[in-house]
Amino acid sequence: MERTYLMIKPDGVQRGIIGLIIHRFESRGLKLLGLKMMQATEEILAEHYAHLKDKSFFPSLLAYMTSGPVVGMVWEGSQAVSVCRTMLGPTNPCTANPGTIRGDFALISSKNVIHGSDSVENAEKEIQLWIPGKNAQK
Ligand code: IDP
Ligand code: MG
Repeated sequence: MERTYLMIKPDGVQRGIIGLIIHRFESRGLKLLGLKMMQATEEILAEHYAHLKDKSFFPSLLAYMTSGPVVGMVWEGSQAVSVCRTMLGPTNPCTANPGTIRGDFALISSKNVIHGSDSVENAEKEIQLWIPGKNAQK
């Protein structure tokens, strides 16, 4: 069993598709271990997106991610990290297949609806960063 950190971004929350997104992961057979709606701060985003801090789009990424609440979630299942990344689709929704979340609900990278951890190691770091209490379950 593996855990991953998924986060519905402000555009997903504003468009009212939280339930649709959660339904996909539940239908797939993953287990929702925790969920938290919150306002992301620039401090937490600077850590979460540290690998992008030198990119030209970083300031607009911060503005987007703080434009409204996000929904952070911990999901568990067999190969949860890679299974969820496949269900999300690639970063650029233009290249995402229909049937993926980004392929069905998004069109541009700067508003791509959902985040998903890219490795088991990063998943544990992100869970600790966003929903600290969830570590106690491990
Ligand atoms: P990921 O979310 O698919 O893992 P990352 O490369 O980790 O992709 O980038 C994190 C987030 O930064 C993306 O989901 C997207 O919101 C934003 N982003 C990445 N590349 C671009 C870009 O070229 N333009 C605008 N935003 C981008
Ligand atoms: Mg990433």
